[in-house]
Amino acid sequence: MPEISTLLTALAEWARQNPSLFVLATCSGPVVAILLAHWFSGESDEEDEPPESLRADSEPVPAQASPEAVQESAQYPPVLESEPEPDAQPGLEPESELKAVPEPEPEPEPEPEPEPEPEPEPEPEPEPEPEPEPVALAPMSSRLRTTREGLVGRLGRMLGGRTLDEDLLDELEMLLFSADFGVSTAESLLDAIRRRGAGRDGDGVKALLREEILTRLARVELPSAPGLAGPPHVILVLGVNGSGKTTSIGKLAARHVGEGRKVVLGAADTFRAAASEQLQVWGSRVDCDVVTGTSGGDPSAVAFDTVKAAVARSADIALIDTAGRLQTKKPLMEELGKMVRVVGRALEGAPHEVLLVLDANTGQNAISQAELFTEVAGVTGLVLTKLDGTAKGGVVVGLAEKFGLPIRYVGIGEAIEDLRDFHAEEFVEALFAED
Ligand SMILES: Nc1nc2c(ncn2[C@@H]2O[C@H](COP(=O)(O)OP(=O)(O)OP(=O)(O)O)[C@@H](O)[C@H]2O)c(=O)[nH]1
Ligand SMILES: [Mg+2]
Repeated sequence: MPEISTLLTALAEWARQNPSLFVLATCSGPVVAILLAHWFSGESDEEDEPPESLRADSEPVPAQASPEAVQESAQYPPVLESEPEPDAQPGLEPESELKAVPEPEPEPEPEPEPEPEPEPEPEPEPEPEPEPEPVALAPMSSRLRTTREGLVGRLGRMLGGRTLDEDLLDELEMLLFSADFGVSTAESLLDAIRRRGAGRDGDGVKALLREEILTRLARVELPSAPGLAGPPHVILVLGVNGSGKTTSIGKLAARHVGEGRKVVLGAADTFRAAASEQLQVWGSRVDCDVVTGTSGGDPSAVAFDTVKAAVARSADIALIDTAGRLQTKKPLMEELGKMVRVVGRALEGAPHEVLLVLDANTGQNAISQAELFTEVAGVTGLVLTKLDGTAKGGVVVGLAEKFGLPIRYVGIGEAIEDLRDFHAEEFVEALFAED
């Protein structure tokens, strides 16, 4: 049982904390009883549940307030622990709260899924390079149209409905002259027609002429392509200015390279700077080496170097270009003789071929060229160029009749494939073709 002093102390303490209740209690009868009840209940509460300050997580404080503290505390009115909360009106959120409650953050737009990188298109398989189509060679007949018109076209109009007589033979003679068969060749052909053609009609005379021309040309056709000497097989190419030497060399090189041979070109035309460049263009076009010298230098020296280079590079073919020269210019012609000898010193047996390039348009002058070039440089074969644009194709027969020099090639156009082996039958066929 607590002592009375203790009770009074507790009462004083209670009165300090609850002054209004104390006033009320003192005015009412059962105040003491209430106080006692309260005291007892407070004591038991304290025993049941320790004050917050005594909880394990709080600062240890004296289990009981010190007298000083009580005293101090008694000086001040009891402090309301907190302002009473205003009655919350149902359904109405306090303004501050309204303010405070942040607007619900808009749901962040979901980041658009990054477009998947388009798969790189697989590189299309490179189309296999088509095999180069073999160049369709233009038919010889189409290229000899001008020559054919100059000879056979006129012949057909002349012979129509006639039989062979002296008048016709005279007219035929004129025709052969104008087509540049040359005097002696024209005479020999007329003799043959007079002998064999008595009583023949126009078509018969025409067939006879065809036969006689073929006989003469067949003599200058090589029975088969000659084998290659060397290696290297050395070919020296000569001719007057502009006859088609460099172009024919380029075309010939292209043929050999196309057949798998290694070719070296020699620019022994040191007379014109452009000549060397022209050959170099051909060299890169047909993919072969070109040996050049200095402009104005010794052409024989370039020819020598070309052969040596061809030997060193194990080339199959060496093609040597020379400056164009008039067959009547003696010193220039003699230079060719020297060149042939120098080439022979570079490689025994070389040059294996000396080709004279003749422009078919030069007509009978080609006979003189063949004669003089052969004299100085021992021409072994002819290249007849520009047969595609001349009415003077008869010179082919004249050359064959006079010199018997093999016709190695005919040039029938400016394209790379327009240098053909000469075949008498094919040539005559083209010459006499019906349009
Ligand atoms: N239509 C035609 N033109 C040709 C033929 N051959 C060569 N030519 C042309 O003739 C011209 C002269 O040819 P080039 O090869 O330069 O003659 P070149 O004999 O080397 O001339 P130079 O070196 O000056 O003596 C060029 O325009 C050639 O394209 C052919 O067969 N037919
Ligand atoms: Mg040239």
